[in-house]
Amino acid sequence: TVDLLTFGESMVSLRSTGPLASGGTLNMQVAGAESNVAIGVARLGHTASWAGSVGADPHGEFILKQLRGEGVHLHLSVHPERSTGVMFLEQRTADLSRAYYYRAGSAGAAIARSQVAAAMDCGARILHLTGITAALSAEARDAVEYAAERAAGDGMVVSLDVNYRSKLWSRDQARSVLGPLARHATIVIASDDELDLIAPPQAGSGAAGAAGGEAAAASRLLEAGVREVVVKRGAAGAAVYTADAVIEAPAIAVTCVDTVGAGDAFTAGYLSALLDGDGVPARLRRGVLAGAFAVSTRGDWEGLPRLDELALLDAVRGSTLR
Ligand code: KDG
Repeated sequence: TVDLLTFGESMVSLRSTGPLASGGTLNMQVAGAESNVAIGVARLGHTASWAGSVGADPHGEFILKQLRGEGVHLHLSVHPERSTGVMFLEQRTADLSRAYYYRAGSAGAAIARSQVAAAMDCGARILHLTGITAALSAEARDAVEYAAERAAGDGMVVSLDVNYRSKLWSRDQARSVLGPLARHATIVIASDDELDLIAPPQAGSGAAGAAGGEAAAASRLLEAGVREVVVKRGAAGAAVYTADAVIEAPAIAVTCVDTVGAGDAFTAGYLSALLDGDGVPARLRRGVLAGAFAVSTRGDWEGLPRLDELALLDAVRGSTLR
């Protein structure tokens, strides 16, 4: 049994430091929301497994080496015909990046129920799912639905991060898949602008589930059986709604150099504290702390903290520790 199991597509990310149309040097890194969370949880002292598929190419080998190097356990398939997915991350301006995917028909999109079932047979305390995986292909969506239902039936903690990606599916498509999935979730994680994709619609309001605002959407999710609704508010911090309380935490003030991966860092922090037996306020604090590490370092996951680094941001900024 591992502490956390997750699955999805990891890609090679080619990152620019300027407009792509002007060319220049690209840096090759590993991306993937689910593997970001697995790495974050592993760095914070827990065991994490990632299931996924890569191509029989150097790109796939690179991903596997990086994940293994971070101590993530792998339930892997290497697709004989399909390529590993690629994305370009263009830093268009100092504080605005754009993602371009080359992942349609990729090896990662071929992840299927049988592979996920085998990973689940090994046991896990938390199953972490994201809406990205459900958007990849019919097989991947089936694998997510299967895993959510099975884990809920087995009494596992099911964490579901909406992670809406408009380049993969429309808001209506996402809503029709994620709404039913939320029934199996213990913890729903969403940005404030994603709540309407997962909350049950307000009676008589048509499709817009978030009608009535964040608190109303959260309370409809709680009524539907979700135990914790975690709302990421970016630079404004985060909040957790439970049946008993609303707990809020401001973001930690740091110099922001790269926001990509911040949500996954938050999730890794939150879930690692849950695994440590911490209550909601401490989970939330760990989440915003991990998010602060992510935004103040470049890369999706490279800057995520290890356990013994969590207090680092308490140090006087601009100082060198020696
Ligand atoms: O959360 C960060 C992700 O956006 C990045 O790692 C790539 O998984 C990714 C995706 O599908 O956008």
